Amino acid sequence: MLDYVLSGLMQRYQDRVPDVAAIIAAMISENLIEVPEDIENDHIAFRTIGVPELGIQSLEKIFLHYGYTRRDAYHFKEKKLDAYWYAPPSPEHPRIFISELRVQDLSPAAQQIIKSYTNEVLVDPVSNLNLDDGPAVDAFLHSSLWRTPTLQDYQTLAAESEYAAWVIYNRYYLNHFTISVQNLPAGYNTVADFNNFLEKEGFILNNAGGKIKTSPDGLLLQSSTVAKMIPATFAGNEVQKIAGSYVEFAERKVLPQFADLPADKITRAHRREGFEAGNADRIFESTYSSQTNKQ
Ligand code: OOG
Ligand code: NI
Repeated sequence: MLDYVLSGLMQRYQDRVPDVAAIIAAMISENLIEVPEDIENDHIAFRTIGVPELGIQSLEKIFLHYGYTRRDAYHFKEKKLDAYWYAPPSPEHPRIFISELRVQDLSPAAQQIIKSYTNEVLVDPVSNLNLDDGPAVDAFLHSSLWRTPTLQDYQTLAAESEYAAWVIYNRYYLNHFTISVQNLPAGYNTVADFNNFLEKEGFILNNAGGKIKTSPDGLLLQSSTVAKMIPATFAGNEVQKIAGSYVEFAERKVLPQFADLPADKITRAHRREGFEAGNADRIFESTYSSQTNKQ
């Protein structure tokens, strides 16, 4: 069931985000991988709106049902977001990062716009879903939870919270998947080296706070592409390009207590786990106009 749902998410994501197929093709022609399935997916991420019937508490039920465990919480005061990460039931599955907009922290005008959409959801939609029915869960994750937004509402929200605007239009479409670099061939197995490869291939990287986001312990390094602008159809058939999704890259270094293990003995359990608020804070900006304007 989990594999069915994950592959449905990846399929729609790949269809909407041209960088995904382009990066995979570049990795194959550089002989870093033979087939797309060779890519180790460090994590996937979703965005949600924090209102009573939706938000993290609703979406997480799907993945808790499939054996994920909720782990650390993160708070982003300035961006008005909260998040958790979820550990997978087995190491071949990606971690999950789910964030949520703190609607109550927005201006009354923005709250009113958001609630005019989310008030259409009267009961937690996940509580009505048969989570053992893969096609039903796949359809739910890619269906509209509320009416198509107007361009004006989108723009008003974006002026206050680019995250709010993104999620009111894009809903539960995958926000990114994350290519693990530490097990790639030498010369490509650090975020620094992989970034050089990506830039040589013409991909544009998020440079908010620098292209490499590093945790204070120095063991989790991340980078990401800038989301491409994709045409979105708003209410009344108004079409406007907005930020879609992006691709992330992660390098998890071996924990100091395992530094002496031979390379062929090192598994996921020996590497830095979890996420880092300081890194995440700047990765969110991969869909913000300050970054998307660079292309
Ligand atoms: C998520 C940003 C944070 C990470 O790995 O820390 C993140 C988002 O843009 O919704 O992905
Ligand atoms: Ni991420």
